[in-house]
This record gives sequence, structure tokens and C-alpha cells, in this order.
Amino acid sequence: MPTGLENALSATDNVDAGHNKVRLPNTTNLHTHGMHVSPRPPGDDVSLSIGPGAAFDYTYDVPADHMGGTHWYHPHHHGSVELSAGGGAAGLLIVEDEPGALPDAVRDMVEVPLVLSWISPTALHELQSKFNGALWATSEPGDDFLLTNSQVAPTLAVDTNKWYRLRVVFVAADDRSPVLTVEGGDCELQLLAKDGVYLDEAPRRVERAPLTSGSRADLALRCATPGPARLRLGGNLAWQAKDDRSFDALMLDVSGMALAPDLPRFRTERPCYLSDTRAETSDATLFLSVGDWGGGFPENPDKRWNRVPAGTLVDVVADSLNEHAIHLHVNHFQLTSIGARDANYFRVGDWHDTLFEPSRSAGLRFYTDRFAGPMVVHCHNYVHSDQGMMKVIEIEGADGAAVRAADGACLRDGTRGYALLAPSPAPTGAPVAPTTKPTAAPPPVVAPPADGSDGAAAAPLGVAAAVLALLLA
Ligand SMILES: [Cu+2]
Repeated sequence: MPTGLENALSATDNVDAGHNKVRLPNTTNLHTHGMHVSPRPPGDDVSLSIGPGAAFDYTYDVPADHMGGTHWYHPHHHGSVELSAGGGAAGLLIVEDEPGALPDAVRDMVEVPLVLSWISPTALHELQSKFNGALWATSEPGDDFLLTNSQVAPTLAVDTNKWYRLRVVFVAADDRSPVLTVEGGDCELQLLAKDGVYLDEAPRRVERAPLTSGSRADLALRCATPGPARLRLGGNLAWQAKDDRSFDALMLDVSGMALAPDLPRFRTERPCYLSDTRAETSDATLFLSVGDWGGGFPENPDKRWNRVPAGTLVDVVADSLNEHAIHLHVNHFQLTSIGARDANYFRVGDWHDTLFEPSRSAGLRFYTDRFAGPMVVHCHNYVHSDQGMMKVIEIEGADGAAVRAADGACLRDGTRGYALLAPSPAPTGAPVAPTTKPTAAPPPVVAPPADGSDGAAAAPLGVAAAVLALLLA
């Protein structure tokens, strides 16, 4: 996927305050947050500096077995990320699902892209003061507000006889970890995927989606009662900025009589790089406490925090997550242990690429699948990462080292299927205990029909290429 980036920003006021400082506000680059692609140029290399007037042609070689999901893109130039991404420079990036990967009722849902940007004029004005005060047109900071696809609380007409797939991305300049809820209309939320990775058993009834800057949530929405309803975002849990502020994210105008039928429970067939790691033995363990990294991002690009071989499984003992949301580039991680912030939304076995956890620590695992090169790990509070709370794990070896996954059912090409699962018990809305093992033997995955025709549940794949759609927020 070729993507040209041209920096049309002015060279005026492009102040370089020094390494690990807020600096070079008009220098930029591009990060494809959540994409399983190479971190080397011309791909997702966040060490590139594209100055005013300069341009770069990115090319992303998206693997044929990339899981369909909701991701996003934003500038990631060290020193100016808070200013740009936190100021609203962010967009949705969807990897479309393969034919046959989802039950029809899930595949056919009406899609609602929602890029939620929590804008903090006070924080942005503080940044402006470092750059001769010429970056923003307004003179007064004003209160925080929430933009939904660049609008304030837009309205969506909702039919009671339909399911809607909300593709939510949450972006903030600093440490915001709010919760998304739905109010009114007897509406319900069913979680399909987090950070662009389907749950192993989907959907999962949730009362809320706890987010942190960089999080995505794919939520199926159904409303039962005509009238007004709304999505709310608020209740920031982050350490320095705890507050009760909340905002309308989306106004819902519900109409209709008949109720949409329940969604089927399903398991989509998983690529090997996202197959369950819990029965595997890891090759290395890293102790990761990003809170200790302030000002510590090395200026010398050859200084690596850690080195691991490509094609291996890495355990991470993560600490200080109550103060610093972490984000791993290139490879998603699976939760092997997690605190009790929300034991229904965060379960052992789930996959994420960005995580905030008020109980402080969590166990994570990731495969260094296929891509060698610099894998960036950082605090997703841009105030911190811009000032050095960031390291690089060098994935050594050659590109293409396939992960050793025991699960014989996992996929190494683009073919997809899914299995239907038994209905879950009636939802109670109360958090349930974390599941550490599948509750039932996985049913066989539906195979594509032998004659190559389109099946109802699975279809053969003619072109083994994931399709990418770039949607501007
Ligand atoms: Cu931090």
C-alpha cells in the first residue's frame, strides 16, 4: 500500500529545543498504529524526520494473513507527537475483513467510524509557549472538549431493527483513560474486537469500554426503545488527571418497532501471529517499567534497550501501567495476567497493543512474527514519550521468520473461516471472572466449500491481499 506524505507546514517557528524535549513542531512522519507491518523504511519507521517542505513515500507491505481490524494513523516524530496527534492529526485505518471471516450478521452490520479526540486547549497552549506563541489562532486556552470525527456530539439515526458496528478510536494529547458508555434507548453494547483484534469468542456483552489514548474498540450497538439515547465518554482514571468530566460522544435518535435479532457467537479463524500463546513456552522475558524511562530515549539510534530474535515468543512483565499506558509497535500482545480494573472487558487471553491498568502491572506476551528491525515501545501519554519515555527492542534476524505456533488451526495465508459457538448464558451486566482457558472445546472451523463457490460461512480467497481503506476523520 503506497502512501505519499508531504509536509506542507512552515519552517518558521520550527524550534529544535533538543533531544527528549518538546521540539520541532513542524517536523513530522507517519505511524500506522496497530498495523502488523515492517518497522523499517519505507514502512512504519517512526525514526524518520520529514521537515517542512519535505516529502516521503511510505510503502506498507501488509501480510496476506493480516487480521481485519480497526487501527489508526498519526504523526510520530519524536518531540512533536503531543502537539500534532494530540491536536487532532489522527485518522482511522481499517483492515477489511476477508470474505468468509465473519458470520453474515456480523459482516453486514452498518459501520459507524468514530474517531474520538479529547482536545485539551490548556495543554496545547502550554506547548505553544515553547514555540513563540505562533502556532494557534486562539488566545485563550478554554475548556477541554471532545471531537467525534471532527464534530461536537454529532447525531446518528438508529433503527431498532439493526445492529451497528462502532469502530471507535480514542485519541488524547496526554493521560486520559476514560470510559465509553451508552445511555438511554435500552441500548446494549457487544464487544467484537479490541485494538483491532477480534476476541477469541465474540461478541462479549459489555456495559462499558474503558479506553486510553490509542485504544480502539469495535462495539456492536443495538437499541430497543425509540427516542433519544447517547454515547458518553468520561470518568478519566489516569493518575495525574483524575476527574469526572464527561462528554457526549454521539447522540442517537432511535426509531422503529421490531428489535434486531441477537448476534451469533463466533470464533474467527486466527492468523498464527495472533494465535493463543498460553500453552507455549516463551524464549525470553523482558521487564518493562516505562515509568522509569523518563528522558531515557537514546539519541544514538543504535542504542537498543533489548534484542530478541525474529520468530520467537517474548514474555513481558509490565509495571507502572497505572501511571503510563504502554504501546508496542509492530506486534500485538496477549494478556497472560491482568488486574481487576474491569474483569469483563480485560480478560486473560485477550489481545491489545495499548494498555492502561490502574492495578499497576500485567503479564503480556508477543510473537516477534516475521518482521525484523526496531520495535518501538513507549508510554502512550505523548507528554511523556516526547520527553523520552520510549525504548527500542531490536528484532534480530531476517524478515520472514515464521512464529512457531502449536495451534495447527492457525493461518499462514489469507484464507478465512469462522466457527459458530453455543450461545452464552444470559448476560447479567456484572463483571465476570477472568477466563484463563476456553470454556468449551473449540468447534471445527467451517471450511471453504470444495467446489470453490461462495459458501454461506466461508469463502475461498482469490487475491491473497488484505485490503486497506484509509478514512480521514
Ligand atoms: Cu507516561
